[in-house]
Amino acid sequence: MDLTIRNGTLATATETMRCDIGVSGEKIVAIAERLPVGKRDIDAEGRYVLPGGIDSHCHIEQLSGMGIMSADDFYSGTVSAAFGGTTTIVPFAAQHRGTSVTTTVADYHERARTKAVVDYGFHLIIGDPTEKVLSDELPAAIRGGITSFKVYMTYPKWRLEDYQLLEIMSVAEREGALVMVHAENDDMIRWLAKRLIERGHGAPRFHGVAHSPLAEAEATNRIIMLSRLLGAPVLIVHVSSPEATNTIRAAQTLGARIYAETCPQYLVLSAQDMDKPGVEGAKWCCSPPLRDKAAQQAIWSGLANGTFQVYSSDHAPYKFDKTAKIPRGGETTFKEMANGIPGIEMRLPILFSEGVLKKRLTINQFVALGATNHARMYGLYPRKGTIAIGSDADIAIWNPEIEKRIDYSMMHDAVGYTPYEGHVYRGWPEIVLSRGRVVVEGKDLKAARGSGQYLARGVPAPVAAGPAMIDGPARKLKELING
Ligand code: DUC
Ligand code: ZN
Ligand code: ZN
Repeated sequence: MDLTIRNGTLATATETMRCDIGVSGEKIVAIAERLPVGKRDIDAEGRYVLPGGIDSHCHIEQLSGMGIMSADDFYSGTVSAAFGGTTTIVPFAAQHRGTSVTTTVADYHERARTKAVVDYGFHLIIGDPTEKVLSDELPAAIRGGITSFKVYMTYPKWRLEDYQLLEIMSVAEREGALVMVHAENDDMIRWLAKRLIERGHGAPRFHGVAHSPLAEAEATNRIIMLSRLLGAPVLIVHVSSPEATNTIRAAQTLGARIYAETCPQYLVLSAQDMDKPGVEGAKWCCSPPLRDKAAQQAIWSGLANGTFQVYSSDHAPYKFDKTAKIPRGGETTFKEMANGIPGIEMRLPILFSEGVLKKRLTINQFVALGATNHARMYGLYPRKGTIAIGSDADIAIWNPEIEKRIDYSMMHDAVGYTPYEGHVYRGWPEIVLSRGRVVVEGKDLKAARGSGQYLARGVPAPVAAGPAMIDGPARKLKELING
């Protein structure tokens, strides 16, 4: 064997056991109580040996809906991911109006190919669902391994009508792709924002007022109804509020094919963070916005009780300067600020520290939420997301004893600040492997630029499909309209 990891505690989404792991080439080839020492041997005594994380929501080298370029390219973004224990990312290829999907996808392949240090796939943001896109380009994207699409219910340049959402959901369902939804009611937000700004309330904290939890809940409810109408699965991304969480939970209880994601910022940051002098609070402006302490509790409960299948960073790295967060310096209003906060490196350490060590989640839930469920939901399982014979040797060796006080100099992204400055988290990855290669060892990066590979993904296999209670009527309707 090329590599053995011995004496550690292996945890998967379902099991925890003391055992050794053998790696040959890029694959895991042995899991046993005792293995002989390989060409390289890692002593993992006192450590957890976990599947490398999968971050299925991050914005890397991407132009936002407001036309702003993210600070991280595929090099800094994947290096930062690797230092946080993540060995696979699925960022977005973003189609803007007037651009074809084919051109968009080719463009993003080119951006990533020579820079990524860990493996990557793409979701497609659909900004312009023309007839040609629906009939030819989406099926072609799926054949090329892009088996999930993100759609927006807000932002002037990306917002889609319900009719367009139905068209996309119907194609996705027919072709075996998953639709991810940014669920916020655009009109409610625009209406509130206009009035707030007219009355001089442009400071960052008013971003949280304009993006009311009711706007999130309304859009969440609406997309659920569209999904139920078609019997088509949707995954609601970056859920932030108790209102939306409860709506999702109720739909799942009915048996609707509704899946959901949340992110670290909704667990440990709050609206208070936006409330800083001047425009400083822009560093904490993301959409949906940070909420209050009660919302944090609701999101933790949703992680523990299975409402959320996946936990992603929504790493949306924008510099705190004129290019992104504060285009008009101190005069910038919340409407003009790039929406999003960085967190690709902090995602798993936050969940480990605040979830596992504080006993809100088991280590197996941590693995499921941070890796395995992403692989299943997005068509990468069992190659990625687990430790099993035949899987890629993507492994993060975690030391539960290491404690760090966060300061930006520790981060490997290109953003220039971290919203978690001064926070203290315990439990960090020490050694990270991607396809059998050590990519991170302590403070050292071992991976070469461009050594990450593109992952053509298969058909998504959702992890928590409920009983088919409302599938029946949807099936009947489908028979009627299809044939
Ligand atoms: N949506 C995202 O998914 N990320 C950043 C900002 C946004 O609106
Ligand atoms: Zn979004
Ligand atoms: Zn996002």
